Amino acid sequence: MTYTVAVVGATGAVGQQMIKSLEKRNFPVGKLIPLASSRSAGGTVKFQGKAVTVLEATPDAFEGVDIALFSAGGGVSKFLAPEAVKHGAIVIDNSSAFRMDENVPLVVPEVNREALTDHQGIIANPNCSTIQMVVALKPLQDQYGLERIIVSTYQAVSGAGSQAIEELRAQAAAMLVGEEPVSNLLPVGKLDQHYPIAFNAIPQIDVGLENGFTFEEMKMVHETKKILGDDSLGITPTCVRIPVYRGHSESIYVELKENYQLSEVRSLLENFSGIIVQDDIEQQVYPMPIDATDHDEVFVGRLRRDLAHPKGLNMWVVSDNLLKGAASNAVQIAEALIEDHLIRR
Ligand code: A2P
Ligand code: 11C
Repeated sequence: MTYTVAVVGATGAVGQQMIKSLEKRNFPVGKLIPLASSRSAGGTVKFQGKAVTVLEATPDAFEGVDIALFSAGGGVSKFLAPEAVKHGAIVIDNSSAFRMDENVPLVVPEVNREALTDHQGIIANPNCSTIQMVVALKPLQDQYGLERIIVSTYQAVSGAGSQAIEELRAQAAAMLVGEEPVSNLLPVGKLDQHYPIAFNAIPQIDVGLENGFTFEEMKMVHETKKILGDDSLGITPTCVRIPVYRGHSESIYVELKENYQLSEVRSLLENFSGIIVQDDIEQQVYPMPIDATDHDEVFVGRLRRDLAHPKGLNMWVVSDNLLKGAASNAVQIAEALIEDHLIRR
């Protein structure tokens, strides 16, 4: 059996990877419908060696679509996802528009696949920085319980879309020949103040909130609690943009509820689906974004006991934000829906 799959935002940084993930993972696509704004309509994207014409994303474009993968921003999702559902499609939405809606499952298949059972047409794909953290935490939650997390992120520019990738490239090229970098986008396009990301680190991702945290940081708090099903979990995030194209890195300090052996933690992580452990500081083995790029897994290393807290554990977690953090997690959700007979035509 094959499915008609629409990708909304097909020309964007994540949309392009969604199309590649469908292809790489041999998803049973009968027909691909790439959708974007009117600006890109009429252009083409490559799928299975063929050029497929991009159409404008309108409500009628979802006629006959079984599965719609959305990654064109929250505004587009809010307007078009309900339209897609009305036309009979199941939506897997990569924006933050519906993530905290109690009728919308927020899913990382290795972690909370069972939440798909109750879907009502829209399924939310979590934020990239949340996904890789919950994958690394899940085997520890199952074995020991989680008390509290302190996480600092080192996030790639591709999280902010294709224009941010270009901004880093142009700024780096300018600065290497002694020119002033031009900054129009980061940290947040719609705010007045912009800073160069080349040769810099910016401790702001998304808008600042009244509590002093940023929206990106609060997404990590709320989404992690929802996915792990634990409202009492303490989470303190600091999200930082760094001049890397692809691959988010996270330094995670976690206090467990029970005592643990480091060797057992390593083995739990090694045996968890979707995790690759790279952990040998003496041999200089640890995860890095440059190696994680183009891979679907979450890479974990620098495992070490905390020096002060007996139940404290430190780890370094890296994953490709465009793949496990977005596109491949969305395609995995679609695979799980098929396997669990949850596609209702
Ligand atoms: P377009 O290329 O036509 O602007 P990125 O996150 O890399 O910036 O990509 C954003 C994606 O969302 C692009 O594919 C972009 O299409 C798409 N997009 C932006 N605005 C709309 C819209 N109003 N309707 C449909 N797609 C949109
Ligand atoms: C970033 N995490 O790296 C953001 C991008 O809610 O899906 C993803 C935003 C989201 O900039």
